Amino acid sequence: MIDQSAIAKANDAAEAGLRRDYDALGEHLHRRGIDIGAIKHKVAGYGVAVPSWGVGTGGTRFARFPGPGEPRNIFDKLDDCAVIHDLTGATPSVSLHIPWDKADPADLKGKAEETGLSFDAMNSNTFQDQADQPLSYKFGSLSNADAATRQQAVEHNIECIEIGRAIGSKALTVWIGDGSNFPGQTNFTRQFERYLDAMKDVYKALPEDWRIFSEHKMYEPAFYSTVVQDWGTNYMIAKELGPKAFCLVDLGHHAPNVNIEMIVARLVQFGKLGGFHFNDSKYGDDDLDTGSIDPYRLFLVFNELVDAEMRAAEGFDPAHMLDQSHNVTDPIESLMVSAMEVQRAYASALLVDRAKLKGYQEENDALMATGTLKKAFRTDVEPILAMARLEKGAAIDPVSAFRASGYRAKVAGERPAVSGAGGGIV
Ligand code: LRH
Ligand code: MN
Ligand code: MN
Repeated sequence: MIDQSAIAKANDAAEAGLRRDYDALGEHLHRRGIDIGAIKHKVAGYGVAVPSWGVGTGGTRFARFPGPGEPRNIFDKLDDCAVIHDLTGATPSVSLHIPWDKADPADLKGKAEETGLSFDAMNSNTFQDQADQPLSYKFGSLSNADAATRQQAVEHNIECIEIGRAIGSKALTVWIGDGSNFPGQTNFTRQFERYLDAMKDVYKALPEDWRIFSEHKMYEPAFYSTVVQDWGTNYMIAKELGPKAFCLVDLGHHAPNVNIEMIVARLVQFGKLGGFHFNDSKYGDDDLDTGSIDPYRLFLVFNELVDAEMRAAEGFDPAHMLDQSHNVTDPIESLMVSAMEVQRAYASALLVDRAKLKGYQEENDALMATGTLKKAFRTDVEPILAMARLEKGAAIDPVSAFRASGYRAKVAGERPAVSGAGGGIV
């Protein structure tokens, strides 16, 4: 999608400086007993999936301000995803959302082959009504009081599995908006029972080598109670369903200041961490760019993941996906920067001196223990990430290379302009 010679030209200009920075960092890390080549190797092997819905401009419930060259359909979206991977070398897969991305599976597969991408978890959507849908989800989907509506939601999830199966996906993520807006509107227990029964029917349709991820979220669109509201309920769901069921942690789906890294540790410890939706937030499910608000929290999540990786925790294999909404930036640029932020958190967490940390923890030396984490977090790992990109033929500086490529202007010429006028609810 991006002219390789343009990437090579931009890289030529930056390579000598990068090599000096990389060597200096390598020498510094060597003094700390760390082999920079080993870290680079791990970073180069790391990938995070792009959400298909992230490459179009998002919006709020008030308005949407589309940019030039908005993707018209899933095939345009896959082109944009390919650009992100060409330039960062960090996003080899895409997570689809059905029915938003519904298309002939053979065509989806063909496009993936053409662009060199693969498909991560499928996402079902029973939080909206579709034009051709007989029964409404206004009062819930998998937990609806009406059996026929629950059945319709189950069948939709099974259809997502079927599409996913045809295109090489291996997981289904289920997030529902079900809940209530008023005390007394629903019976918490009966509603959750209905949800579990419906999810058991979806679970039964999972192929042998598939996993199902349930995604919790504290509130929104239901504002009084939500059926799958937190990691505790989520853990119960995964336990009830069986060994192919896991919990998905979207970083934006918790109350402010909740200790997400500890939730991650708990789910790892009990073998139920299924995956992530990475993003950042200040107040609620803001879907801001990963690492843009609190990069230390992202690092602390990765500190738990690396800890689990190092001790080869049983059944530990979380899916890594972004889930963001871009309102004021070019979505391709935001997704590239976000993928690199996730990679950065991983690289930084790999620098933690775990033997020393363990010693400080056992001696109850809180100051030195926390300083051990800070030391890793404060080390600028950018040369490692950039060198991994250079060696893959990706861009040392993906955003500049993207801007220089003229891709956005090119697709703006091919894709009709979209108006945001009249959108929203105000
Ligand atoms: C819900 C959510 C979930 C959806 C996506 C569009 O807030 O995080 O993952 O599928 O947003
Ligand atoms: Mn999500
Ligand atoms: Mn969300």
